[in-house]
Amino acid sequence: MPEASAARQEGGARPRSVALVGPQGSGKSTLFEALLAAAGGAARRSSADIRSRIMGTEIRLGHGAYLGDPWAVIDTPGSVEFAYEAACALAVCDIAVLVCEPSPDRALAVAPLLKQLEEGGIPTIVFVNKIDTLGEGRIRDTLAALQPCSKRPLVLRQVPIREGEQITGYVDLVSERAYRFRKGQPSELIALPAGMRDREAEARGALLEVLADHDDGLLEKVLEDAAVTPEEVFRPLHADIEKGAVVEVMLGAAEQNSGIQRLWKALRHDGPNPLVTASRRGVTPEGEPLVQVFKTQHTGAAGKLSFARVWRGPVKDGQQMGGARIGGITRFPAGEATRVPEAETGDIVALGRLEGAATGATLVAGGPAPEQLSFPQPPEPVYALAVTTEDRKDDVKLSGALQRIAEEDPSITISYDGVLGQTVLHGQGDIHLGNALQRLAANYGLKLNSAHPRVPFKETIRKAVHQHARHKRQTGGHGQFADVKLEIEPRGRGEGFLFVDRIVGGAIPKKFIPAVGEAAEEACKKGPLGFPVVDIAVTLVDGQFHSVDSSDMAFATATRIGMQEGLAKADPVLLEPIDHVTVTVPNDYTASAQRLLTGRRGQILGYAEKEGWPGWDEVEALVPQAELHDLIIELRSLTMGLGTFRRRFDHLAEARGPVHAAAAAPAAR
Ligand SMILES: Nc1nc2c(ncn2[C@@H]2O[C@H](COP(=O)(O)OP(=O)(O)O)[C@@H](O)[C@H]2O)c(=O)[nH]1
Ligand SMILES: [Mg+2]
Repeated sequence: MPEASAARQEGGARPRSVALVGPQGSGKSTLFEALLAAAGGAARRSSADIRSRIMGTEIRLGHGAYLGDPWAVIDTPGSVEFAYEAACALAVCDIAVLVCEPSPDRALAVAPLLKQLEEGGIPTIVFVNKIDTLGEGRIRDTLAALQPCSKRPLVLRQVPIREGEQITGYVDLVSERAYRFRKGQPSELIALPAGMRDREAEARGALLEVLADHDDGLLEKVLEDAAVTPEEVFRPLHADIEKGAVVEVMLGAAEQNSGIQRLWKALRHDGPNPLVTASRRGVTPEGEPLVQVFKTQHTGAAGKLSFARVWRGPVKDGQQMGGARIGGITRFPAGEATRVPEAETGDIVALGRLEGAATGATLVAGGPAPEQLSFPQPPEPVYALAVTTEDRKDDVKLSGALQRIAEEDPSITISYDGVLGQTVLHGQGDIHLGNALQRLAANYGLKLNSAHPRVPFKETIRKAVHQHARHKRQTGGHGQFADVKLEIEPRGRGEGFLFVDRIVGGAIPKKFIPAVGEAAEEACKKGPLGFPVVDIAVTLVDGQFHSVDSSDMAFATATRIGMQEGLAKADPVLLEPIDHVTVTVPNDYTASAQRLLTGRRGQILGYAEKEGWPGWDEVEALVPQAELHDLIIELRSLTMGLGTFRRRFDHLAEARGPVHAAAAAPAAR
């Protein structure tokens, strides 16, 4: 195992990391600042920080030390559109704090995250923030609303103390000590209020019962109703959190600095050692230094920054990492960037100028990584925008800039559709892509127009036709001559294009026939309705040639003429792409989701409870692609931001009526 670096004092704890996740507005950024302030200094905020805090589009990293233990704190965006940022942070942290609000009505908003943490096996503390807003509500109701979203038992660690309608403190159920909040200061120890004994005993009993499930010693005591010491609770609690077997629920008010010390102590006590996390992620302790990049940023002055977790240290500035030389290691004490010479096992730092390193990459000192550690896949896109430059001279700059944007945020993908001639950004919603466009403008000076992407309509024919075409030109000496007889017929949906040669007796010499086939296929690129023609068979049945004047080119021209005239007579029809769509919503919204889909010409196939997600449904439907552009926006506004969908192309369907106009209209600006 690599020796402990000088950064850590002999015998001192290794650096650990905590990621703050939770719905937008639950108070993650406020908690981030409160935690850092309690861990060695106020997090000073630059104006850029304030901006990113309000928008909450990117992670923020801060370092501090609590009671001598070094910690990295990662603030993450809460918006579903930026959820991949949070997922990446969760892949590298030792423990997660899920920040939520006390109102049981908000529990649904937390469900997807609780699930994600459970599936990732990530040690978790739930911090019920804004406890000052609980009023007469009961924390048990909050817990009861959250529990169905998690297979892991949620155990309440504190119960609130009330004076009238105000929550003025809490009782810690492990130590059985009572504390009174003091605004902006650590809470003060008080005597357990007399009226609280029963409630405290009941809540403590529930905690012990869960912990006793995995601890025989404790189980015996609980069954015998014997006195249990705090130490006898701490041990199984730590073990269960570390294993991810239970989720500890704490409470406080980040804005009032209430419950912050208690949360730090829980993190310090229950947060796994980084070597335990490494082993959970499949990293062995022996071997070359190894890091994993979880965020990539292109900064103007400092070049490329790769935020990385050091799974195996030490890592030194200037050292080779994954084939490039580290150009600077940055930590963020109290949120301020500071260069350091090295980072050790457990550290989360920004590494400079690792040009080839992508988000998610595992890098090893001195050579290629023997294997890549697992990393979350970006979510599938649910929203897209076609972009064009205002000034065509910027087109070259655009492709480079788009590449960087996609590198910084793998939940954005770029595609270029040659048929429709459009560059399309795919992402997680209008705010997400709007943010990308803003960054393209601010960081690359690119003025862009954006529009709904055009839908890839196709066309086909409904009638078989026989078409004769002749190309003949006499210009001075060498002329051009070709004559073809084509049968053009419809094929079944999805069967594609087929060319058949039925020439007999050398009516057309073999050498010209490929030119006919290619020209017939080429003619399908744009049919009489202006769209690519699919699912037809073209059979060359007869023809004529001239021994001097015939050529590939002449046969191609004759075929093109024949196809143009033939397709127009063959009863052409527009084909509209239809997607198979699966909408996921809390079941309160199932009916409105179905109405939304039918309102968009969707055909509902059915719905069922989402597997492993009690209280959530999946609705399946066939929906025209032309109706999907802003589906996510309406779906989210119908479902408090909770609904989502995935889609895949299903089939092409004949389209009539108003769709014709939609297909023919140029993309809206
Ligand atoms: N009442 C109350 N409001 C809070 C508390 N913590 C944060 N807030 C407020 O909640 C809002 C959202 O906070 P913020 O930290 O930006 O949330 P984030 O989106 O999760 O990062 C802000 O207006 C905060 O002032 C708290 O403990 N009590
Ligand atoms: Mg925030």
